[in-house]
Amino acid sequence: MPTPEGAPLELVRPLVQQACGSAGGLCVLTGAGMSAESGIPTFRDALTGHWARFDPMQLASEEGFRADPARVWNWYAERRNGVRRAEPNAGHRALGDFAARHPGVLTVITQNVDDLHQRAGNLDTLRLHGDILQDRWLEPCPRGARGPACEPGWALEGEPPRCGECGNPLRPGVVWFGESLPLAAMNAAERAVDGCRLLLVVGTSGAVWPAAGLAHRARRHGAQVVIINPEASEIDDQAQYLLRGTAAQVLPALLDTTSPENG
Ligand code: BJW
Repeated sequence: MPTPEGAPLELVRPLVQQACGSAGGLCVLTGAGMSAESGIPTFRDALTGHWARFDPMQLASEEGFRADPARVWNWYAERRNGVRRAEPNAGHRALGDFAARHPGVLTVITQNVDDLHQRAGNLDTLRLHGDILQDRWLEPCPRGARGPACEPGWALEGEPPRCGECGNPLRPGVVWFGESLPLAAMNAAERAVDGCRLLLVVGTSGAVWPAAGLAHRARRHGAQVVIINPEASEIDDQAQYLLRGTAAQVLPALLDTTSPENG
């Protein structure tokens, strides 16, 4: 059972030290709360989250896109601008610095569609829900069956932009509800949690599957699971320790094993 009111950091630091001793010893699964302190809204925050104002199925499903492509395109365009303006926070930087100090130890798995982990130095981050800064065709390009497919970069301007040849609209390169996750990233994430000693779950409500199942999977395979979140999540019962703080507060304090106070 997890400690109910939040464990002290000192109980978790030795687990990080142990995980440092083996290749692939540490996995970190992140969600929207990881980027909240960079100014990117979460989905399920009651006041500021996207889903407090919008119906997820109208904006984050193929059905919603087909019903009103301009509305969905423009919503994503606004979010893309927010991502481009954002900077990695102290939590992202702590993970980037840790990976540089301990090569081969850390795997970062994210549900986030921003690029803040990559910009903080975790270039191999496994992206389960895609990349908001990429475009792809809504339908498979019909030319692709016979020869080179049309490039998304050739699309004619519009909301959404469309292929000049066949009218195929562009859509954001993210994973919507009901869509499969990228197989290679999901397989790599499962292998990583199966083999790690410690999984840190940072800033996710644990409401969305199959990503949430990675915490259960790590636990089943014998890893320690630690959740870092200022609020309760739907997967708290999977954690040995709950650290009640924000990503930018807790990760630097937990992972900066070089500072004198941490030994
Ligand atoms: C802080 C903080 C700070 C705040 N520091 N923390 C099994 C059971 C039930 C349902 C399903 C199931 N398997 C599949 C499903 C269906 C569905 C699903 O999970 N539905 C649930 C809602 C019930 N899953 C899918 O459809 C997935 N596909 C799939 O399973 O394919 C196979 C299949 C096909 C056909 C039929 C059935 C199955 C795809 C899921 C795609 C999710 N897409 C989105 C949008 C991405 C694009 C975009 O960005 O627009 O991904 S939804 C949204 O939720 C986004 C996120 O990545 C995802 C998770 O949210 P996250 O990151 O946890 O954010 P929040 O807001 O929920 O939580 C933030 C947390 O941070 C909170 O806890 C705060 O307290 C905390 N926080 N500030 C640390 N500073």
